[in-house]
Amino acid sequence: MFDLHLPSQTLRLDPPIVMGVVNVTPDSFSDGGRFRDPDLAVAHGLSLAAQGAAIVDVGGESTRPGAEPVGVEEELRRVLRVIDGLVARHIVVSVDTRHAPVAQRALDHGASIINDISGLRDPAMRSLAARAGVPVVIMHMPNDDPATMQQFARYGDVVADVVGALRRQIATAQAAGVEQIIVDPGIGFGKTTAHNLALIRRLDEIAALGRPVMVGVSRKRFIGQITGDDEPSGRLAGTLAANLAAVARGAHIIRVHEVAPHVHALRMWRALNE
Ligand code: HH2
Repeated sequence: MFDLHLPSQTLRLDPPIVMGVVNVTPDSFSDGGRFRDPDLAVAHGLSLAAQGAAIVDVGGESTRPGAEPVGVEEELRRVLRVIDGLVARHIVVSVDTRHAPVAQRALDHGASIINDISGLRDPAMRSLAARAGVPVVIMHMPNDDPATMQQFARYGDVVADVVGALRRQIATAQAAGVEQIIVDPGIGFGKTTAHNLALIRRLDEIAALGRPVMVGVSRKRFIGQITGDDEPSGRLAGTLAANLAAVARGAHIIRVHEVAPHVHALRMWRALNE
């Protein structure tokens, strides 16, 4: 059983918890532009928390394949007011960033988890995470740049390769003094549909790393490829099925855009598995 030790409280990961997504970006693939206004973004985060999200993940940079990077100042301008608004209401906030200066300021403003899609590649991010002592999500991505990641979707055995890469990243982070490490296979990050399916099907092999496991499948393109839903907002049913499969194979945290349906599905799943 895992607990996350946050500055203000301890979060139990059994039963699995839901992380709600707030993208304060003009260009995210499924909700880009909806929450550019910080007040709307805060209201959305509060609503996700009221629906049962244990964590609200705030991001100011889209990482969809081919997305343009944003500067640190712009990323800060997007996320800080939103973090302030949520922290003032005692919501547990994670900051979705690959940039150490953004993570640092977010922590200063009360965020209590770092969600780094580049897996603490930057030594500055590692030392900051070690100093702060907060939980960190190490996500797998085959290169260090979302703009070109799909060119790197080449693996021997994708699950073994991702487990190996995460194991190395855990060791590097631990050597820098990071203790609370959550692992994430990086669904859709430099992966084909077949790779994504294999990673969910064999998520138990990621769980065998002995760390809490997070997955982010919500509304992603591989779901549309299977269900035929071209619009990301129409991919809820496929997302629910994928998340329940992930939870059945050991996921502790599911990162989703639509919280209430997942909270209800998890309750039902739990009742059936007691
Ligand atoms: N996926 C996205 C963003 N951050 N973080 C983790 N740990 N795992 C994920 O799978 C993950 C993530 C992409 O989804 P979204 O935030 O909806 O889109 P965008 O990157 O276009 O803002």
